[in-house]
Amino acid sequence: MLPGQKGIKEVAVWLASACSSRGIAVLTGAGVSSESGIPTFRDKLTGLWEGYDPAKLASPQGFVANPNLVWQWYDWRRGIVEAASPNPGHLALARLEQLSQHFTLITQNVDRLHHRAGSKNIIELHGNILNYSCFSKRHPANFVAPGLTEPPLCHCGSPLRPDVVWFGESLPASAMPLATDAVLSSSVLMVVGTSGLVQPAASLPYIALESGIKVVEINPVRTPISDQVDVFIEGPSGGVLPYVVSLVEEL
Ligand code: BV8
Repeated sequence: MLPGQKGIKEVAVWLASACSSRGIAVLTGAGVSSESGIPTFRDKLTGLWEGYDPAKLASPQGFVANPNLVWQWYDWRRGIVEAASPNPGHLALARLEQLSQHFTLITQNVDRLHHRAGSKNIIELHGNILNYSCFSKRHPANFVAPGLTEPPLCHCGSPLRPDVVWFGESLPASAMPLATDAVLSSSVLMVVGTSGLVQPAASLPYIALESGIKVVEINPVRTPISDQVDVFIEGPSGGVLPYVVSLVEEL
């Protein structure tokens, strides 16, 4: 990403104007947390998990078929998440929210790093890996010790599972309606660090484009929407976002 890269200054003008008018919506994916040391879904699973398909592990079928393996996979991820810190990209989004009268952060991530960075108005489309509930009745569970090799049981006898949305499970009922409203009431949607392959989250940029809302994508790699967005900024969010927000603050 070069400071003079085409469109960045234009993006800053759009964002500065949006801060004092209709506001900004942001959709983030795993790429935003990769500079915090959290592997993305498209990073080949390394080490212990090589050869496993995340979409299979992150599913009710996967859990029923092999609860201990799925439990250990989430416990391993939970350890990485708890050891991680928000990176400059998370912090820049929290700063941009402070500058904007209306701001909604819609995240596909389950690592709570946006919360820890200070973002306030967050919609977690896919839940939160640090919370647990039981498989059968979703009874919430309190503290769960790290390092267990199999899921502990709920008081109702059902095994615990992480409070995330698995493939094949519906999102929380309010998530997409709130996210869609947030996008449609904004004048700029930023799409940051997502391959745009998982539905229904991946529909949000198209909803924005069809409604004439400016869409800005930040990613080191082009994605299925890159040719359709108003500006594609090629680069890591940890470098691009602080630079863009610094330009907004200068305007
Ligand atoms: C649903 C929580 C209705 C869990 C996640 C068959 C049966 C059932 C459903 C389906 C089906 N076929 C299709 C579906 C729909 C399915 C789906 O979309 N499947 C895909 C694979 C085709 N969706 C669902 O199942 C959803 N529910 O539809 O309910 C329903 C109900 C029943 C039956 C039918 C329909 C639920 C989807 C939610 C799944 N849960 N997470 C967990 O975390 O374990 S999804 C999970 O994967 C993440 O949350 C995230 O959303 C997704 C990964 O996407 P990304 O975030 O984009 O990450 P990715 O690794 O792909 O890309 C990273 C990007 O970052 C890359 O572009 C890279 O270039 C970039 N990057 C890298 N470094 C940086 C960077 N960018 C910036 N800076 C950097 N430094």
